[in-house]
Amino acid sequence: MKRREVLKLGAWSGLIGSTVIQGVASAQEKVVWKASDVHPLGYPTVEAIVRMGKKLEAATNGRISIQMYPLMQLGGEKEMIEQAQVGALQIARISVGAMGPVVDDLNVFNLPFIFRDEAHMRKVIDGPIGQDLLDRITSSAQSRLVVLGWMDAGTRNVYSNKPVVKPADLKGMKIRMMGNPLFVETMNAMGGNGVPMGFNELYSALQSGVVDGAENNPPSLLAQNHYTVSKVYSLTGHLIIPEIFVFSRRTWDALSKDDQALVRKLSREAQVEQRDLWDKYVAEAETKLKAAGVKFVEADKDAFYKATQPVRDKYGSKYAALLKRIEETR
Ligand code: BDP
Repeated sequence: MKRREVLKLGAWSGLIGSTVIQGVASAQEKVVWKASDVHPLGYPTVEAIVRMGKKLEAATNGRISIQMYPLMQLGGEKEMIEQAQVGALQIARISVGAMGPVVDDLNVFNLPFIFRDEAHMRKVIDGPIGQDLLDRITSSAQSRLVVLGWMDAGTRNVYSNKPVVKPADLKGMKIRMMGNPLFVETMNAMGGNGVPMGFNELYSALQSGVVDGAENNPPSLLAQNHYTVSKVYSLTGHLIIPEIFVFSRRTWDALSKDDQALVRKLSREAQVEQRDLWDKYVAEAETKLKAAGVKFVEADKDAFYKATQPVRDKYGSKYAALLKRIEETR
């Protein structure tokens, strides 16, 4: 954002000396923090931050509030990360899939079949490994982000208009993946052709046949309306990727210690609340998808696990110690 544009945003900018730092209040000036998510209002990740905003407003007597920009209004996750890094956005909720290219260690969670199941993933993020990874993002000079916490995103399965039970079923199919080479290679190893593409382009790509399918959790399939163009959901379970919500380091460093502590406290609450909202929404999404005619198909997970071994071998070797700790987490 250009400096002239920054100055126009006076309502939520604070003047500290002669420098404008967005999102920071001078004295009792009111500030409105911007938060963003690719999902619509009501989606668990969005709802958790909206609730956090209400609590923040109450705790500061209206001095700080949060304005949510849902449904990719501020762009995709790559753009959200960039905006948070320069302080044009305060809170961004992003998939670890999109953070891999920013902080390499996170790619451990982006490997196929790295968690036995969602319970295993939760154990890992709730424990010392999860905390360690969050600390690494916050302390990385390159990330320019302060991590507030984890969020759940369930299990990703392939969807298209035909059942995908075994690797051979993906032959010749173009499947959209998140923009990280690791995911493209995962899909190629699974038997298909991985196509990296922004989430914002996906609906029309599915509709027009630019891609034959994609992969995601049931809530995304429902909330993004992809189920209206992809009717078969094959339970490949190849990825269980958690998400994080981050705060702009630029805004953070100019906050008072008390405000930082308050945001930390409310973030811990948001993380717990999101998990609860998530479990309820997954059940609701599955019911709604089935009612809308989406067919859920069991897939041969073992076959996909074996097919993706080269990806774990290639990318996993440099994280060998961490992978061992993940595996040993019970
Ligand atoms: C969804 C995540 C979202 C990602 C999206 C994707 O919640 O953060 O952007 O997948 O596939 O599950 O791009």
